[in-house]
Amino acid sequence: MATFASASPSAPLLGSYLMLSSTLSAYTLGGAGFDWVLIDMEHSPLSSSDATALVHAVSVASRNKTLTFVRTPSAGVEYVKWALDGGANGVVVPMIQSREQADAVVAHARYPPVGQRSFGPFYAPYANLSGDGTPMGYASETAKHVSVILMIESAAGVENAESIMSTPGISGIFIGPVDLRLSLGLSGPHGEEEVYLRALEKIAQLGKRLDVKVGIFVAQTSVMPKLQQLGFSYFLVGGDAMFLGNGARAALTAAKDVLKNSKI
Ligand code: 3PY
Ligand code: MG
Repeated sequence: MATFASASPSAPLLGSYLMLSSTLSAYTLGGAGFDWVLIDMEHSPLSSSDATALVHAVSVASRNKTLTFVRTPSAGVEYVKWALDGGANGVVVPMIQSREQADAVVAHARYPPVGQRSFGPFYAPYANLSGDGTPMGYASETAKHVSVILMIESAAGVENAESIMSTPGISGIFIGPVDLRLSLGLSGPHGEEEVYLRALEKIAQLGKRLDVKVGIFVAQTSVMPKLQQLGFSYFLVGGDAMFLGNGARAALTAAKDVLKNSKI
């Protein structure tokens, strides 16, 4: 199994997202060999029941080789609790802008003494094919390895990055480039503007100094080498709805090309 701790710029973890409420999509991406899958409750109307089923489907299809991270719609305790009690290997919490928000996420996600996560992981053991199958076994063993990933995707988040990234109990930072760029007065998912590059450099340097993994969504994979050089160690490269659209267009184009060249 890929571990989040193993992510490094020279061996980055590659992930894809799930937005469709389809266990077949989850089995398919779970079987495709990604290091991690992001189950996106933030920008698709997946319920916590959907997310739990998708976590289990990816875990089974990948034989626990693909890490399951649920992106919650907000930092609310209920979302963090349902995601982790469903057996996700981690949570990705959007739009963190202050140390107080970061502390609250860790409190929701980690059992005492680090945090205040409440006991009740009754679905979680079924996502771990090699655990002892009990909620207690999950809480005493598997839960220790849960990843707590905070999204920095605003000018305020960049401004407060050092205190956010110094929060005990976090595992990684994930940059939402589109929201970050919007907040900086820019558009699109990528660009070379100085204010944007300075923000990425700041987060990457803090990641190295504070030993926090730093990752980002990439709308085009050609930007990855430059980001690796900065210190980024995990990337989100696409997802189910996008793959379906790309595959559908490619199949249609290929079929039309064959017909165009057909002599009949
Ligand atoms: C963003 O670009 O804002 C994202 O959240 C990508 O996942
Ligand atoms: Mg975003």
